[in-house]
Amino acid sequence: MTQDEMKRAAAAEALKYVEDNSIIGVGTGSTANHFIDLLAESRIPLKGTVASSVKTAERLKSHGIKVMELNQTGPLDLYVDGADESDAQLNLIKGGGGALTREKIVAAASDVFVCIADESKLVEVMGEFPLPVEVIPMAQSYVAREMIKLGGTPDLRHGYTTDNGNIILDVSGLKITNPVELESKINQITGVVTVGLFAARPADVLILGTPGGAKVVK
Ligand code: ABF
Repeated sequence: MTQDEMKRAAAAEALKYVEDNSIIGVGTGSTANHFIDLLAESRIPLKGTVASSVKTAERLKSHGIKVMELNQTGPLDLYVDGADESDAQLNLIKGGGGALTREKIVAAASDVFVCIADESKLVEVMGEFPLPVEVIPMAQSYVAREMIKLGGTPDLRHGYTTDNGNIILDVSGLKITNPVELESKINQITGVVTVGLFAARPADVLILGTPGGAKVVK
């Protein structure tokens, strides 16, 4: 199986969590794209979806799937999205695609969060993938210095502005052994909008695509 086939296998397994006439959050990235395509093929009737990015909204609409604003929907029944890394407790690093703030909002508003990925995303200790942090532009240098104090090496994502008009610092060199504590510490730094650590609200289910097919990690 190729890596892409493993992503598709994970996405196919996630369809089992989609209930008829529910409202679901849909994420961004190559694995989420497989989910969108398979969701369309499945013809599961939905009340609607909430997209974690403009690209995802466009893909959903191109399949004729209804896209709604989160402020219209109330709580979401389910959120399906990919990740950049996961540990065995289903804490995640997300935001490699830059949509971490919207992704965190959708995750917070969802009853069940199903993360889909190929097996390479499961790691023992997170931090090999640089941790994305969305920052108000004026606070770039201040937040970068605070990241260094936490043991990280911040790198500005050059030429990139988030949907919210902010910058992203990608912080490498962190060994994330206590994700809940680190998420809380980074959230408290003035000028930080969102950190791409999903630990206070981790995934509820992790589905990994493996050469042997989809494997559900709980
Ligand atoms: C989003 O897409 C992000 O949080 C993460 O950065 C990325 C994962 O992409 P892929 O599925 O292409 O590996 O979910």
